[in-house]
Amino acid sequence: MKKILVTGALGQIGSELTMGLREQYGNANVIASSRRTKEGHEELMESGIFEIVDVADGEKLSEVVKKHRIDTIVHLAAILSAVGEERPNQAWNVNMNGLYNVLEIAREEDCAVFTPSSIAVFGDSTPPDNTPQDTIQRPNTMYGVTKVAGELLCDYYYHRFGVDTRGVRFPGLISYKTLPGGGTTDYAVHIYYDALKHKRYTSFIGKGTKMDMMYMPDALDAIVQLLDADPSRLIHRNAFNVTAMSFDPEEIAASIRKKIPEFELDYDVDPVRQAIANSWPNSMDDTAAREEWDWNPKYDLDAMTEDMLAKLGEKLGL
Ligand code: NAD
Ligand code: AKB
Repeated sequence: MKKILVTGALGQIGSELTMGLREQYGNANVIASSRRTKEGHEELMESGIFEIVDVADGEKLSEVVKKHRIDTIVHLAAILSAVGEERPNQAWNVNMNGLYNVLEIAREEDCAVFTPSSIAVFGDSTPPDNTPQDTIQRPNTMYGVTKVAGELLCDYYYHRFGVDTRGVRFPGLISYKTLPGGGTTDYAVHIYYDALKHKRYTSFIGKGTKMDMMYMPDALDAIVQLLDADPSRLIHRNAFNVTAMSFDPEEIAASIRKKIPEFELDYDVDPVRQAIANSWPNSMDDTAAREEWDWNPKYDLDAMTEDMLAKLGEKLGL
């Protein structure tokens, strides 16, 4: 039985993953942590142990790992792309020093580490269509720089110290339980909220801008599957391209109109997030994940829209 520490547990992924892991491994075996408590997450904070851990504080992290005899760290605490451009020094500190602290304690205490990378590792010089697993990674955001460096650091700890590090390059994740934390792909979540509340949405990402996306249940499956994957099959480790769909704002709007025919979309493009989106792939090739650990997402755009509108509508009482 694993004994897991989740960092950044109250974020978009962590808030759902922690509860899923508690179901699978038992409440006592999944320790949630974040740098502070957050209203609306009482169930998560009370259904098992919750620790306040700022990942930039290596001593506190080490104390918590030792206290709970952790053997697996799922490291989710990070600053995402849009916030990272507003506060690049914070993004560097949290994303790099946080990861370094996690890897150091994992080396000392013999823990496995899963940490997500992102489509943000790619940049303008990367082939944008069917982006290969192994290709040019020259991002032009601080977030992307930290994600590329993070992939390299995780591989370094695997090869140099034998730390079992694994990761995926997540695309934009769409979910209804917890709002996204300040990224470029967030428009694809906000659009569903506004479709239900106002029957219209003003997109900060421009017409024709395609990006890879995935519905949260598939993202959670990816994490659990890769954590459990047979290491002898893994040629890659940090990190695997994974995707479930690729669309632009018009295509997600068309999918929403199948359920809400009067839905209207217009644009007020944010140049900062648009430039980031332009530098990311239109669609990635995730063959390596499919071959090495049987990655196989369940939700396409319409299946996601149907579920998202139903579940979000229920949550919002609409
Ligand atoms: P999020 O922003 O929703 O959650 C991150 C959490 O980390 C937040 O609750 C935040 O309070 C916490 N945090 C920030 N600084 C911290 C610190 N110093 N110490 C402890 N906690 C801190 O992010 P998310 O979407 O859940 O992302 C989790 C991971 O997945 C990140 O590494 C992110 O880069 C990656 N990822 C996410 C997406 C996505 O679309 N959500 C896509 C690609 C990759
Ligand atoms: C972001 O937009 O910053 C994230 C990501 C794709 O890494 N959703």
